[in-house]
Amino acid sequence: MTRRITLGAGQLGPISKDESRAAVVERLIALLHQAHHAGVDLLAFPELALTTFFPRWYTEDLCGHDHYYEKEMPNAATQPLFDEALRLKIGFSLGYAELTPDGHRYNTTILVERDGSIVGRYRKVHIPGHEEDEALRPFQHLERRYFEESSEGFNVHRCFDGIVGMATCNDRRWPETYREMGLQGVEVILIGYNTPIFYAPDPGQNALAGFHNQLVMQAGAYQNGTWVIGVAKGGIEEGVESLAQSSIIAPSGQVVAQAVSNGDELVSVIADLDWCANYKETLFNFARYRRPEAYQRISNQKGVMLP
Ligand code: CDV
Repeated sequence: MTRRITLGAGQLGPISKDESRAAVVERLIALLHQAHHAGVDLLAFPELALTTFFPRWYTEDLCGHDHYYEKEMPNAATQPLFDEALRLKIGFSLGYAELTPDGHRYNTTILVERDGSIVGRYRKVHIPGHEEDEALRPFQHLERRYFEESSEGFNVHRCFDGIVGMATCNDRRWPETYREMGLQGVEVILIGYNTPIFYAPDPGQNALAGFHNQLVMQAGAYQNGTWVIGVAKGGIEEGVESLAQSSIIAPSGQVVAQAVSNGDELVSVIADLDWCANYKETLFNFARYRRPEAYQRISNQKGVMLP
């Protein structure tokens, strides 16, 4: 018997600075309803899905943006989303800014099963951008000011009849992200992102934003024999245009479903988790063909440090 589940990407359009959590949660619930009609079992929402992308603004006092963080999850504002997902028996992942009781700030995603239980939490590892205001930029990308990098790494979770992992935005550009989870047998990776199309350090890359988005996720899926859901908060938010192009990618590396707009949109596909084995047991049979000792030996000879 094949393990078929229906995967969904709940793409969001822009969230304005003054949009309330309640209004955003209503939008997420509208996507849940569409997902229900499409028979979705697991719906991925974007990175920082409850608020505008606040790291684009500098505040001298670190606490200046504290109202954008969640101190518990679920909380009063998000409870209706949890309740509706449970009622519809849809599992989901949700990205948000987390402020822990002891004052740590993380760019976090949680994974919720169809019975409403939280089965996984991921805190972003690769934090892009900068720490201080850079006046020459048309807008800031201060993730490194507002988030700590996590040392919890990339873990996988046995749920949804398979093995599921999470990553966040910039993580998707690093092969280690997929490989860390690939080595744990991952079958579905959920990746939320906010990717401004204007890249201040090298605007020459702007025209390639969509290409690079696909390149990294398709390679990560294929080289690890896993499904990948990439889900955007896209469109023009507070004057900044971000990439949409939410996609569901098969273990073959093929994009099998993709958003056609840069607003709120559901993308879904019926996924056979057993398709992962076609790759994990052939070309990418790690136990048989992967050679970490050889990479280490050659690196040692050349004096290159490997992690
Ligand atoms: N939110 C992100 O991590 N965005 C980065 C941008 C800054 C390049 C990304 O990799 O898409």
